Amino acid sequence: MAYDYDDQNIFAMILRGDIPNDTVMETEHTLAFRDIRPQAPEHVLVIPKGAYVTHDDFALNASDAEIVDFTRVAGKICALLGVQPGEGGAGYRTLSNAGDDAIQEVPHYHLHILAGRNLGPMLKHD
Ligand code: DGP
Repeated sequence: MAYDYDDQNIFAMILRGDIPNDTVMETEHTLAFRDIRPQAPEHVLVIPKGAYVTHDDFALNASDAEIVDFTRVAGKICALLGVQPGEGGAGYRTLSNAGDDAIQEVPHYHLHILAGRNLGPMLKHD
């Protein structure tokens, strides 16, 4: 089943310039900005400018140019934040929530980049 894209979601509004954001980096296909409810000292969201809902939607349906651009921006954000382990940084976590089980709040694909403290185990178990 293909995804229906809700163009009234909050990130679509950010992309249209209807609401402000704290931009960290912008390219032809990608926007990176600070999360409004940061869960770590550094918490950046990377989003494609195209209308994709989840990681699988983006990975399967976006153009090569969009995917390369998005991936490079995510890497450049890590460099900008100075968190690359291979460059002496303390590390970071990337994650993307998709759908109900992952409690995706905003139905526009986004990659969280979290850093700046020990982030603990990947998942909390009940
Ligand atoms: P997720 O659960 O993965 O869909 O996370 C959505 C994230 O988006 C959450 O960490 C809070 C953030 N967020 C929600 N609304 C806004 C907004 O208006 N501006 C910014 N910068 N971030 C937002």
